[in-house]
Amino acid sequence: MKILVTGGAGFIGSNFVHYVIDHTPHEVTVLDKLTYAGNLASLEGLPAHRFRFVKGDIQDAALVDELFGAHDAAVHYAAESHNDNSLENPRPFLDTNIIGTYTLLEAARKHDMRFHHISTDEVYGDLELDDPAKFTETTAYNPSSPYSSTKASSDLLVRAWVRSFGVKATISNCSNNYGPYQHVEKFIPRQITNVLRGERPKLYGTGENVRDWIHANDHSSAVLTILDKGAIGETYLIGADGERNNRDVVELILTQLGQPSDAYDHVVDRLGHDLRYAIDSTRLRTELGWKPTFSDFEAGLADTIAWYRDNEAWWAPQKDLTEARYAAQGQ
Ligand code: NAD
Ligand code: TDX
Repeated sequence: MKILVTGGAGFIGSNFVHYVIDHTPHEVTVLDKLTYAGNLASLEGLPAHRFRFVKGDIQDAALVDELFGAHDAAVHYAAESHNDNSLENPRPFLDTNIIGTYTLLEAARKHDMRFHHISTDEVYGDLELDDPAKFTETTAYNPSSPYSSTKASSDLLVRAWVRSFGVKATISNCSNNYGPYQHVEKFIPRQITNVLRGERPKLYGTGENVRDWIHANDHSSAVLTILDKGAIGETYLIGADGERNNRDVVELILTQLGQPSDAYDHVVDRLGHDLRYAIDSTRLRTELGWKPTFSDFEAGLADTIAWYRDNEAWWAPQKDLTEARYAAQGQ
């Protein structure tokens, strides 16, 4: 199969490309605009006969049309992905996440192409800290941030194009990913690289907010499973039962790096900060037979810390600019 991967130079997309090349015979083309979040260094070492990179915008209808005509399936990761940025400047989120997805759906419709849309659990809003409930495929949409509302919009576009035009699409909504190649603006890499540089981790608010962590490789295996066996028009939630509050994660990072576990600062909280995310992935596990392989978060985190320690050349160029942006916001 020839798979087109949008956003393949970003964090999860690049992990998916490596996963596909390592675990399948498929060929992969990446379409990526190389925004501040895209990094060609994340795609180094891939075999030239099975991998191609195209620089471009998913809103470029002519380019998208040409690429869709030459592939068997598209997996759509490209997005503006960071909540904090969406609070500062929402416009690029509307352009890429909504108009970009619309542009791809029109091409999928024209070429009758298999399309998998990557989305997030944030479309469901948040859960109370003491609520035993988790998100399921039938939870009502209730997004909180400009980012998550544009992702919710894109999901609804996909559903409409399935129903109205018969587009052969599936959707997955995944919980928080961690692993190599994640931009230093995001929580786990920011704190790891702070400690590696002798700076203190920065916890928003009380640090009691809970995220449900999954290794990017497990996200990739789930997406391949859905591409292979998923029912057209359906949504699957992806998660690995990895709930942790932010304070625990910071303390783990400090401990694993040999620092006192309280050597962090509390900083100003995120506007509208979602309290808790938690995924019930029963459907994916029972209907499609998927299960995660990284069941031990502490071991996965140790691998991730080792990757950032060994790959400073990958993240150092982005670190100062990212921290300057946070400092301007008091974070
Ligand atoms: P990222 O910000 O690391 O990467 C996004 C990539 O998309 C970058 O390479 C960027 O250059 C590219 N891109 C942005 N705008 C583009 C455009 N207009 N045209 C072409 N390429 C463009 O994001 P990520 O964390 O890897 O997230 C990937 C996808 O997974 C997103 O759709 C996100 O909503 C979803 N998701 C992320 C998480 C998470 O924990 N990070 C969890 C669930 C779902
Ligand atoms: O410095 C920080 N300190 C801090 O306490 C940063 C950057 C974050 N946080 C908190 C905010 C969140 O509660 O850590 C948690 C995780 O923050 P992010 O890494 O920004 O992730 P989140 O907002 O949860 O969204 C992520 O998961 C869902 C991805 O960025 C989204 O793309 C995905 O949809």
